[in-house]
Amino acid sequence: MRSEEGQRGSTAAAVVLSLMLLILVATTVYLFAARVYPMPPAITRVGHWIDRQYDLTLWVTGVIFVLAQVGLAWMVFRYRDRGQKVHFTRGSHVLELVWTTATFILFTTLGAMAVHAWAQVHFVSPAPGALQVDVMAEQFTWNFRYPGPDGKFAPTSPKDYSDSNGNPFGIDTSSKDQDDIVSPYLELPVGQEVELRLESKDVIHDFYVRELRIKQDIVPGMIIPIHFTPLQIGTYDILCAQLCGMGHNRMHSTLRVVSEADFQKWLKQQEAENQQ
Ligand SMILES: [Cu+2]
Repeated sequence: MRSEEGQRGSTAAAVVLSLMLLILVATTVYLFAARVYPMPPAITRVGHWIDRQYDLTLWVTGVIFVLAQVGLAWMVFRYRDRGQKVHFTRGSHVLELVWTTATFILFTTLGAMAVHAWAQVHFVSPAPGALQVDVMAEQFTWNFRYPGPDGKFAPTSPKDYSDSNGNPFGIDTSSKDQDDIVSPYLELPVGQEVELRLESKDVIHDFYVRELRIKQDIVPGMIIPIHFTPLQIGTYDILCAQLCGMGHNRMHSTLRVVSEADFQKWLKQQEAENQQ
């Protein structure tokens, strides 16, 4: 509303708007500071790096957020309509340059600091001895394939896909190599590097384990490798993080990180079941 010369605008409106901004800032800061929705602890080294990077980014952007919003609240109150003449300004080139440059430096620095963690995940190959497991995603289940006692994966072909015959990977039934282990959950030994090769049969799915800090899309027609070393024995949820159809919410499996001895025992059990 325009105020006529000499007439004052409403102080109440300015005060209410400023207070609303302050309450919004306080609520937001509280939600983060009190860790109302905490992530479960990371179980990989890279996971801890990602957490540190996330915390750092959150601190930097959080401080700027609070300063900017409190500053805005103060401006709304300080420059409320008190009947004064409107004062026209064209802004300041110097200030524009300063905050654009500052933002550029800040974000490129944060990005550069994250390069190490990013490179470890995407540019560094797993060590030669890493355990290999194939992951097959489909509407709406997960399956995991281990090479079996011979250490080699059997050849596969899409024409051999058969969920009803327990052959979700389409292992070539005419091949001599029939010792691959297929499991509906992912069993891994603690402290050993693992390479997962992610495949999808139908639509885009997403391999998401919060404790690994890994969320990787799985695209039909591609084999996408990811690698990590789980450092904590435990049971963790494997979720699909892409809305992949009506049963998406049921697309769930389990990652079990166990001791090396338990892992060997589990492998033996699976092999025995295979032979039956
Ligand atoms: Cu899915």
